[in-house]
Amino acid sequence: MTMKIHAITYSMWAALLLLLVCCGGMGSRSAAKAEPEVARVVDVPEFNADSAYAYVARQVAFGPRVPNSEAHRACGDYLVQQLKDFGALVDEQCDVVDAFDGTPLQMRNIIGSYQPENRKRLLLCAHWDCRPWADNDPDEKNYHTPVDGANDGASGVGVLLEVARQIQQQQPELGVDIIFFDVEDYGVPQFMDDVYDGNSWCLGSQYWARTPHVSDYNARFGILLDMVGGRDATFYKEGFSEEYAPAVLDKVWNKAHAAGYGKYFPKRSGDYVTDDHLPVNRIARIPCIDIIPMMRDSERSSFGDTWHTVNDNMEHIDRNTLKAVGQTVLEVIYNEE
Ligand code: AHN
Ligand code: ZN
Repeated sequence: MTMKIHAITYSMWAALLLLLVCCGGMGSRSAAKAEPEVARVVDVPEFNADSAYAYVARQVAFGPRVPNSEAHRACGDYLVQQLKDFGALVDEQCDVVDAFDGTPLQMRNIIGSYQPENRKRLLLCAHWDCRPWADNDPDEKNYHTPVDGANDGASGVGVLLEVARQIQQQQPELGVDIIFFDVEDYGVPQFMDDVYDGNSWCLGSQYWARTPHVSDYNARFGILLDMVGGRDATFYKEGFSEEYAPAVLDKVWNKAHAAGYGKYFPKRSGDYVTDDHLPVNRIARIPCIDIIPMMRDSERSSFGDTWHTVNDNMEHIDRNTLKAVGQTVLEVIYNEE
């Protein structure tokens, strides 16, 4: 009995559906002339913050990834392998660069590319090296201790590894290049502030911007992630990003607000920061923004209390911040066409 009722109901629904489809088809055809095209509906993947957190912890477990150290070499191998496992075409730029004090540093920029043949591209980047000195530590005895770089280094890379994992599962419209820049954080230490500072930071990105991994490289825009794992981080609009890539900033901040992460992304101007996005903007001439925290009431540094201290460790990494930044990046890249 119930079977019969179901059968009747189903056929009735089918008939009704057929009617609706036909009418809808006619209706939309006549309406198409008058109304603007409907926005493309995109399926944006869910960023997994636990996964990103695990990639941060994995890097930190190698020890401080200071250039010329064993931890640096081993972590570099891990990053290359991870990008390959996530289906990227991996390129490396290995060379020796000179630090401000003449120390030769084994530099290794690591690039993972998706859809390398696609001419429409996006650039996502973060530095993966660690600072050799905790020169902003409250205790002077720690000045010569290298930092764990859980936030300063590993967080941006961890978020981008999770983005890579998502891209492998579902390709966006554009090709994507993920670049892990090396030797960002070997800038003149505060205890040597008599030394000329100028270009002592960002040596890996300077190298890449002068000699990209493919000739005539171009991308529609770039997003740099730096220190994106701190608790209650606030990402104000960084000064050089506003100067070189204001439209990119607006796009990213709007997506963050639409996705519910507005409290992390105040629509207000922040400081100017010398970071890896500068060579990308000035030398490679690709508009690139920097997502970097500015903490109004932090006492030790505007980048947060743990910046360049021995406390930049896993204890101070917050999955919620990784999620806010990672989901925002996914919203941006999957909405490009
Ligand atoms: C300066 O302090 C000049 N720039 C900050 C860039 C940086 C250091 N990002 C991470 N560590
Ligand atoms: Zn640093």
